[in-house]
Amino acid sequence: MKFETVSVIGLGYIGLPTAAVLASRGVRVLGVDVNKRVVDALNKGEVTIVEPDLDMVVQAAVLTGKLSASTVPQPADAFLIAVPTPFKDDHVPDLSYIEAVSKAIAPVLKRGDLVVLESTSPVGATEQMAEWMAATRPDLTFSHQTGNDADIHVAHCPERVLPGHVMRELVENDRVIGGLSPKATEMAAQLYRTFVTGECLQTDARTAELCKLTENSFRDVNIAFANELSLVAERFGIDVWELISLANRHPRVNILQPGPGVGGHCIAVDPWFIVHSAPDRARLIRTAREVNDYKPHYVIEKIVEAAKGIAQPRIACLGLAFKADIDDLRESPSLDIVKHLAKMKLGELLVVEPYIEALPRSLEGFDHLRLVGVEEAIRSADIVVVLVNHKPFLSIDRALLTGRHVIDTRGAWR
Ligand code: SAJ
Repeated sequence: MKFETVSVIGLGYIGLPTAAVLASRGVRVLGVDVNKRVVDALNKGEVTIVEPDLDMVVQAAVLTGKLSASTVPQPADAFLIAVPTPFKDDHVPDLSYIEAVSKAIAPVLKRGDLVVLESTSPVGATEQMAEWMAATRPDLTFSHQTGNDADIHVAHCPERVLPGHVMRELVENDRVIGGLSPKATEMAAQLYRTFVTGECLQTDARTAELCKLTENSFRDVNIAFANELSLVAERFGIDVWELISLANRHPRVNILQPGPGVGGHCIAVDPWFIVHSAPDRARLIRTAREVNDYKPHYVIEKIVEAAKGIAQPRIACLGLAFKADIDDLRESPSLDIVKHLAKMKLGELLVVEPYIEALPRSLEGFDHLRLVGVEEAIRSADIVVVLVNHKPFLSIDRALLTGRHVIDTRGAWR
């Protein structure tokens, strides 16, 4: 089967790079997004997110006519769905974006098409997506109904790229591909082989779903271990970064790094999908989430403690992004900490975030809070808090820190 036209639904952090890479391999790609601003930008060859090298690839693909965008789905040989899967209150997975897309693409499906869900999803979501499409198109059969003989082949292939390294990882990482039928798996593998140099590992949809959740839970549990160690080490006046680097010299120990909490739209979210579906069994995974979610509160307590006794303290908060050297503020513990401090009116807040030009809306309207450069912030501050280890922070002149109370949540200056 040859995929001449592929439609990528959802032009965000995963969909847009995937669309661009596919188009750069000569496939005709139609990107679809409900956000007209994103669609208009893409049609002009512009990108709406910061990701190294993405702009070049997008621009070239749009210029050659291989990549274009629309707000309305159109017929294609394959559909890759990369929409958000957040959770609702009580950590219940929210599949409403997948449901909306299923209903939106169903009318343009034709016999022989492939539909691949890339969004990180709870176990069973791919089958649920197929059911939504089938309900809209009773004239077609789908993989979950008639297996290899289906008209529409449905598979899951979770994205696994690391923000900041997306363009390389999209091509080089192995992919886990699980269809609702062996034929769907094989077809999806064939599609991914057009741009993936890593291996395309074949399984079933449910295993692929749990595999992605497992990867991110593994990381969350390991970061929780590091965060817990940071609390324990502090109790004894021990430098946790030295402790970890020494322990990591053991040939079979590899501890991750503590920080102000775990952010992003993946690691802080996906483990809950496991906990929600198997609450009585996923005890360690739940506890890890709780340990990591507690860390921002702990950082706030430390700042409040440091501010005691200083009249009108000036607090420099370095970094808002959820991790180093990206502009992504989604689910960022650093942003949460700054928001909390702003509401507490603890003192003047000098916020530094080199990767954004204006404060996010959630920090607007506080008259005791300003976005400033790193040197200005440190020079004016009584308390300096490192929330993100962005490269521009690592090289600052340490003499600037003399006489200031430093709370380095990332071990950036040790
Ligand atoms: N963090 C620490 N200590 C560490 C590593 C990370 O505190 O040692 C924090 C970061 O500061 C950040 C959060 O964890 O707040 C998550 O960052 P990350 O770099 O671990 O992961 P993400 O969310 O950028 O990307 C993850 C990746 N998953 C794994 O590494 C298993 C990526 O491969 C996935 O594609 C992505 O989630 C996703 O989209 O699911």
